[in-house]
Amino acid sequence: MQHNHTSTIHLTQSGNLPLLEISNRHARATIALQGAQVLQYQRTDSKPLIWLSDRVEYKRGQSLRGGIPVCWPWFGDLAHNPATIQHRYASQSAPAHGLVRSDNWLIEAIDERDDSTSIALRHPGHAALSGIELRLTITIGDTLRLALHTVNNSHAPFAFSQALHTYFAIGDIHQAEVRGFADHRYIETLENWSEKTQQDAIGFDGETDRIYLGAPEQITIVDPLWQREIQLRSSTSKSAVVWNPWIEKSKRLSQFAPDAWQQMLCIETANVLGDCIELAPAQEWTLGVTLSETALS
Ligand code: TA6
Repeated sequence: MQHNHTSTIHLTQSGNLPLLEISNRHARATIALQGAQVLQYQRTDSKPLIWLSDRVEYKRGQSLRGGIPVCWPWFGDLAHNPATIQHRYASQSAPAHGLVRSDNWLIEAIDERDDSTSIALRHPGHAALSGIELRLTITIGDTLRLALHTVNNSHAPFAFSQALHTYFAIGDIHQAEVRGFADHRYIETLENWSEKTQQDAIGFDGETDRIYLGAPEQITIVDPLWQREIQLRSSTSKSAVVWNPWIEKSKRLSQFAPDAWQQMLCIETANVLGDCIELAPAQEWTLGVTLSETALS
């Protein structure tokens, strides 16, 4: 579709979903316009950073398993979101993770630079969100940057929760650990949403589904088998969700092979629960994250 000395951008289709395929000298990526969902990102010198199910179904109206689903204007089950958010949507269907991941977003801008390619996508709007603008800018270079931008152009306060629900590709969950959360409080959703404190690095030996409050600005996934560390950096995400379905939940997940849990891990960059955002009229908020990787020294 477009070409210069460093990048190509093609509009393709899989199933009945339009996809953007981006390639430049640093990396290649695939973005589904449905849900503005990054599906793949891989640096030219490395393994895939983002995990995508090998059973993914490219169907209109349903989220694809893997990549970076955009959860907005609520996270998970609406009933677990703050009352200010629940009340606004009480009279309509409330799919898991909000209203925008099965809509086709619009390409608003493409910016090709020497060291990166940026794609700005805009949500087309929704009857329940009059006056609210939502954009996602995805920047593909030797890092992957996402910026989810909400503008309140309405005449009333607008409260929302949000998450960039990133599925990471890892060599073996049994060996992996996540650093950065020592001494942080978290909600253990698998034990009646009880509150606990993280002692050291997070290791994995069973289903894990935790909401960390007061997320650090840098989170590191250590992946010994693939000899790499993955870094997540964000100054605007004050919550983080750590999720691996393990054996039993994997059997109940759509588009998910029974053993896929061994090579994926979700670390979600979020503003949820008490960290939800409330914008006064004319206010705006950007949830940004930069994903990068380094070889294990
Ligand atoms: O973020 C963790 C979580 O809420 C899990 O409980 C699981 O439901 C996951 O999201 C996937 O949700 P989805 O609706 O994409 O299948």
